[in-house]
Amino acid sequence: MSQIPQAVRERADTLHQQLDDANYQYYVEDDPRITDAEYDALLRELQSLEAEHPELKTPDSPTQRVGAAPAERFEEVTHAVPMLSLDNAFDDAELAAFVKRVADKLECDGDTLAFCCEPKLDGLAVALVYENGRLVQGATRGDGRTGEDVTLNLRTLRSIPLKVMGKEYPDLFEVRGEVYMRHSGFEALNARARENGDKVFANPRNAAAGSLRQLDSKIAAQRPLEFCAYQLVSRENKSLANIDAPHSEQMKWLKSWGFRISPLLDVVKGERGVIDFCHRLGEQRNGLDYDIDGAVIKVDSLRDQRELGFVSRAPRWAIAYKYPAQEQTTTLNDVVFQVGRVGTLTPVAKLEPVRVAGVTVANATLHNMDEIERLGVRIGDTVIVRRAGDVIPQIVGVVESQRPATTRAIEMPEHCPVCGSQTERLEGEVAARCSGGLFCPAQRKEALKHFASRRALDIDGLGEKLIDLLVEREWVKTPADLFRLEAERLAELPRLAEKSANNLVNALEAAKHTTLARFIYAIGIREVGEATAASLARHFGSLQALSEASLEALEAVEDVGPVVARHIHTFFRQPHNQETLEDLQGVGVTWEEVEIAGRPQPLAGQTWVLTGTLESMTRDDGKARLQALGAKVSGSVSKKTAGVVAGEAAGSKLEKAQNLGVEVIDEREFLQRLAHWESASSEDAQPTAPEDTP
Ligand code: I6G
Repeated sequence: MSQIPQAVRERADTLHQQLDDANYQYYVEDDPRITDAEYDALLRELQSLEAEHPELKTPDSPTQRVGAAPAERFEEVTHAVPMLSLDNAFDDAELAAFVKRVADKLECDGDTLAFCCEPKLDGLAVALVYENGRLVQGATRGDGRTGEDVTLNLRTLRSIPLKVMGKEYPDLFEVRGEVYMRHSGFEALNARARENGDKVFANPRNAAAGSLRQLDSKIAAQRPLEFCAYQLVSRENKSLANIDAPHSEQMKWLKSWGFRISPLLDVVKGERGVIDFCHRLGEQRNGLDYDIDGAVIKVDSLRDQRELGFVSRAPRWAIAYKYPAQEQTTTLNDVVFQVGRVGTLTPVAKLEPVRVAGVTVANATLHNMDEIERLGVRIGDTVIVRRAGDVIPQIVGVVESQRPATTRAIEMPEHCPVCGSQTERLEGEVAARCSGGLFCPAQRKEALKHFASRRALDIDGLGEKLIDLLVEREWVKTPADLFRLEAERLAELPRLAEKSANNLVNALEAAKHTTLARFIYAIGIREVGEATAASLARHFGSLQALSEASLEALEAVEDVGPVVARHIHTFFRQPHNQETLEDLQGVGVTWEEVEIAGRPQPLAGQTWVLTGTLESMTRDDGKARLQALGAKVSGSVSKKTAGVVAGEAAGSKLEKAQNLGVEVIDEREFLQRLAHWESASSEDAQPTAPEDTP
């Protein structure tokens, strides 16, 4: 030990501390201070110091999270304090009955009783044992009495401290919580698995379970698992944890020791407080980056918890409020193929109608033939349907044990079900396409729906049914035909009275005056969404410049990679697209050119966050306008955030901004400021020609 130079030892200590701090900022505070690349550089430096001086390699070093040699099996662990389950409540009345039961037993006024409430994460419960501040064991819940020793896997989670922070902690204690996977981590894991031809997981919970039960902890180390603590369990009589501090206070201790606790945890009073919490969380549920299946409500006072005690295998002082299940099983009756805007054939499952998360589901997407193959699904199978929030219902699995003898394979049609053209599957693409182009009425309809949609030309009164009718009667073949429609003729259509026909013609007239960004989005270039369209408009400043841009010039635009660049390049080199664009300008569609150089950027250097629903614009529109003013727009709030725009039903980001003292403005204020910033930006602008056009 003594041969290690003092400077090296100090550097290793500093690196160790910096890496622990980075983990704390990222996982506990939700406030990353260094980038992943910076974290990796610090870790590599520590690894190389430890390789030179192995004595520096302590068991709690951040380098020790990479996994160990594979185990043959997991040892059994008997929980010193059994891991119980919770009783459930499924509606407000059952929550009210819980509060009443508790108040009656404690002989107190239920309205003044404090409850600690938090989300119930849809993961796996684990128990972590700490001795003298060091993690010594981590086990799954198992049957509640005995679980499996998964310490080696749990040690790889950066949200689990290997050594707790601070000095004030009991010599021996246990922390219980949930191991889970965020949607973002899950999607990335499955994308990687798909690329490598590996097994993909049906949902984040399965992925978390499969990863935690990996015998090779080096594999577990590569899985995006996280831990969130929900209970401190005292394992020692004279410990801090035995002081009768309320549960919510003990959760704060856990946070100060380096454990993540739910940022949505709240202490409320009485039946009203509990019910309101559950409803509020229910509204936030779909906006979270992780699955929850309910809320857990606990009597906050430990003294009261002791008095209430347990009934059979559940505490009397806690209850789990369950939201409707997001998965159900049903029969796959048939598969039909829908033709999209650019001819993509999407298989759509026709299901025996089933209620999922409060809604009857009869259709679900199957994405593409690769997905069908991956699922191994056949017509007639019993399938697992998942519906989460606004997401289109999906088939996430097949119950093979219930497969009847009469199932049929799902086959890609050789001809487009709408226009009869040959279907084709291009090399390297997972989707098959109809080769009919705009000859195919389905593609024409979808292209027009996109063109008229709110984020594109926003043609008021031109709904999907009306577009279907206009295409079927062959009154409209191209977007420009829309602007040639006359009120008298439109009034002939069923359900379109004279007044609506006039309104539609007026709306079409108004829609002719648009912005370059909206126009680029509206013309439906493959993979050019609203944000990319805004970047292109800002970058090139005119349709002319964009249409002439080389592949290299396109790839220089923020958000544009080689694939999107190629789609844009190809689009503008198709004679029929050029004709359509000329035709649109010929019928009077106009926009203001964007001045791209010399424009002052009043928000340069600032980072803004948009959260909740905006009434007057989409979030992407808001984002594009902020970016045009020089701001960076981020998806998460940190101390460095300049401001947060909070729309309707803003959730945890709003709460976080308030906690961090970051400025929060509502939509009205946002619109006023945008007007002010945009006028400041254009008043001083130096009209200059685009510099980066080829
Ligand atoms: O399974 C659980 C999930 C979350 C829990 C729990 C919890 O608190 C947020 N709390 C207890 C006390 C138990 N199970 C037994």
